[in-house]
Amino acid sequence: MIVTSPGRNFVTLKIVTDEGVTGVGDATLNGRELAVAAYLNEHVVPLLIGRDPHRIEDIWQYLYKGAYWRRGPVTMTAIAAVDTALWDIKGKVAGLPVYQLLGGRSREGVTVYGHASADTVDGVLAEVAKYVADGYKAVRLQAGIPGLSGVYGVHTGPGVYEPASAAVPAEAVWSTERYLHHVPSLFERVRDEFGPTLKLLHDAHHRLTPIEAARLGKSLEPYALTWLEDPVPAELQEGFRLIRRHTTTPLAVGEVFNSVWDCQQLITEQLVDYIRTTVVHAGGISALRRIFDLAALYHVRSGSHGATDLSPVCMAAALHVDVSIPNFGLQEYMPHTEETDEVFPHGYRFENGYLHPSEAPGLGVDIDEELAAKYPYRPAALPVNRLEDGTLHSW
Ligand code: EZ4
Ligand code: CO
Repeated sequence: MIVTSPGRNFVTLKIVTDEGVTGVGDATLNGRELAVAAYLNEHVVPLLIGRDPHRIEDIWQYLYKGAYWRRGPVTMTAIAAVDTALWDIKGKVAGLPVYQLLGGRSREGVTVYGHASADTVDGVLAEVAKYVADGYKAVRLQAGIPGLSGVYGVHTGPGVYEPASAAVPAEAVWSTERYLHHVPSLFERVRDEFGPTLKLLHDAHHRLTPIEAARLGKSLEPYALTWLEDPVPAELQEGFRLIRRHTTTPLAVGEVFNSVWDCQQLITEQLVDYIRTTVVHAGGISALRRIFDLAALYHVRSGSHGATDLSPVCMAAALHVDVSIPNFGLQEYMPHTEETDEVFPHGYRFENGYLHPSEAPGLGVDIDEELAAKYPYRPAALPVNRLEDGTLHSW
């Protein structure tokens, strides 16, 4: 178990077999890192000693059913770390990159989307131009809202966007009225300037009610989004029926989900178009593949979360899944800081709008433990959000 903070906090599980083969798995849960570290140290690692590392499915079931207390982000992130590390080991023993064990390539590269954000619409336009020049085929747009400061997803200065800051959460102020009024003008400008083929996305970050989301979806229809993400908090899966009845804007959801049960109704009722669960938070490569297989039956494609709080170990694992499944949609990609990349040497690479998994046996990613030790853990929580009258709202 390695906890390190090269620019931000990461938890990494490293498994070493009795034959000396090592595997790594991401166990990072942003703002709740040490809960997963303790879960692994106290309740999982002791159970792994002496077990056959090749029995990935059996170990997964053992940790899932064996805990009695099923699901939840802490448990599922811990299971994900074990599962990911075991796939890494299996690949290394087989001498194959993990995507070959998952059935081989279904595409030449993994289409990713970048994050264009700025306080002003002009600023976002300039950002989009940079992404297009770098070859990106898809861009997520987030802009500052007149009258609000510290809006989700908007860079506050140069460098990597990072919402987790102090040990005690920062507080932002939110107004749905101001937001709904402003967002369509952003998309109108970008569509006008960049034409019809660039894929455009937007993240509402769980802030709306179904009827508000329906209105936003409708108002964005002229700009043909690839997806509107997390329009509402998704505990109430049937709430998406209402959004769906009113708009043809495609919907994406799932970055906070931790099992197939969180998305079952959304998928089987065809209430969403993209499912955004990840390797690290949804139980690992084995569990993610099951979710995507279910999704494929219902015309739902993958769109895995890939913000910087998911470590390069998660990104490496995600790319093996992305390149192999038949119903891949898009992969989120926010490059990590240089310090992070140095602590996690990896073989995946970006080229002309696509990411390519490493061809090395296993996942093709490692952790430099000596370097990791130079970056001690620093408590950092995600912000909270309040309405203008002080009411606590989803962030
Ligand atoms: O706010 O990963 O689509 N991406 C996102 C992220 C989340 C962070 C929370 O840790 O919504 O930026
Ligand atoms: Co999101």
